Amino acid sequence: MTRRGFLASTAAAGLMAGHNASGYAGAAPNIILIYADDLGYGDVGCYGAQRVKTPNIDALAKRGLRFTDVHTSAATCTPSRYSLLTGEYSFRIPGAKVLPGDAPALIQPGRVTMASMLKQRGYRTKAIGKWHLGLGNGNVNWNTEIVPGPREIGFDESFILPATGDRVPCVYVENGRVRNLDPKDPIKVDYTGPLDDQPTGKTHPQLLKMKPSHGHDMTIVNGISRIGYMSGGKAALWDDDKMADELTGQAVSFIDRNAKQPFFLYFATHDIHVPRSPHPRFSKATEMGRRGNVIAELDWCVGELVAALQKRGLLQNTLIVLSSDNGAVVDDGYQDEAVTKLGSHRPNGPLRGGKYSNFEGGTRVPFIVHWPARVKPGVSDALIGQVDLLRSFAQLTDAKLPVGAAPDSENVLSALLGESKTGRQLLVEQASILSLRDGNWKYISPANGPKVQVNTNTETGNDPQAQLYDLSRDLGETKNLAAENPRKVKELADKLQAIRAAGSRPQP
Ligand code: NG6
Ligand code: CA
Repeated sequence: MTRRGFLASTAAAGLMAGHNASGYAGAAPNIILIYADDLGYGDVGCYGAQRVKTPNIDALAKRGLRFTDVHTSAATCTPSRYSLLTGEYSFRIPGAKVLPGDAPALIQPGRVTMASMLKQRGYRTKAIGKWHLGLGNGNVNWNTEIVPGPREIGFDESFILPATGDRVPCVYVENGRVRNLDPKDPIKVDYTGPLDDQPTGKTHPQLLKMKPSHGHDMTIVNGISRIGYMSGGKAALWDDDKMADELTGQAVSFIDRNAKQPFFLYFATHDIHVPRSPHPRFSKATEMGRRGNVIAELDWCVGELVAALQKRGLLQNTLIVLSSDNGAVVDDGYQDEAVTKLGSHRPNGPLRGGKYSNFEGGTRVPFIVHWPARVKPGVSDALIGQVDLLRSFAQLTDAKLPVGAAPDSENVLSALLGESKTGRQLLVEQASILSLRDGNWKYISPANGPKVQVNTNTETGNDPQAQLYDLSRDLGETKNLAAENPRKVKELADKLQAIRAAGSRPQP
């Protein structure tokens, strides 16, 4: 649909005639969601980083709204992405945990998602980059058409990594087919044991150009051992250090092809996840080694997208949201000097914990809204969950969600646009256990388990006693106030229980 067509149809339906409280009555903005992987609260300049320069991300923050209290739904990838796209808390879905590369599709075809909702409103939709939400129905055959996938839940087009950069299969899947697959060299994937007699990171460490620090010792692709086993598909294997270029090229071409109609681009970067493999031109970008250099590479991607929009006169009326899927981690499984070269850089800024943690570092992430036509520059402390984007975008585009869709998503559009300072009051955060934010109060449920995750050296926030923090005075969660505030603890535990008990409604 053309932009004019979008307006005509919505006007005809009487939906966009004139301003309402927060719906947008101008031309439908394009929406680009730049979803970085493992980018922490302190990893970019506009959130305090100094040892890596992120001029393009900082420019978005300077011209847009920078948020200080936006959260992913969980402290790892799959559950966060599940919530982002469906508007449902991932803790309601037991299967929404870090998935292997051969997992079946987690979001069932026909489900209302951010993509299907925008598609229905006339947007052309595309998913580019990390998927990690499962593909197929189980026993996926990588050598034929792979369905269901992104196209069955609202993306017109897709160009994805099936799972993560560190999980097999290490191939791109474009619109349901492995790109560049030679039928004479079929792909096999197995997460239970080695295939054929192929060397692995465990048996042939001498073949590795980057060694694992924990896990990641299975099939070797491009000198890097991964999680899981695969064979075949030689011609289809991706080039790790050209991945950012490839994904960015795909995004720019999508923008080019859709300059004349509203589009929604879910740009899910591989950066800055492991294996950190920046293009060689970033090899000296920072003094922090690969982990710093992939942040510089991510920033370059952002600059390319902005330049592409600018070139076509689309920057003014494109709503760009930049965020991350969970907090930062330093050693996530490869010996890549991230720990030794970290120096004074604080990946999670002032927050305690990081990826995998119940503390704020697990889910509180950078979040920038850039839309020059509508959003004034500034900083917002509104409490928002990424789970809220679906209902907020529905409000923005005057989409009607069927009853039961996006059950945990709140319309916080006016906060996202900077028209209100208030987001939501209550927000569930998920890591090893559930936590509840009630304004600036943070309640962490009692949890057994290690206090520090040995491999990643992350403070988990596990404690057999309930924890209560007042983030307005103690952002770093250093002083547990539970013992002196038993009534508050009970109040928050009850509220959390009520949210859990509300359960998941049937999903349209
Ligand atoms: C962990 C991996 C880690 C990363 C994570 C998922 C090991 C030892 N660790 O299991 O490297 O892949 O899963 O990250 O295998 S996420 O960002 O996709 O959630
Ligand atoms: Ca992640």
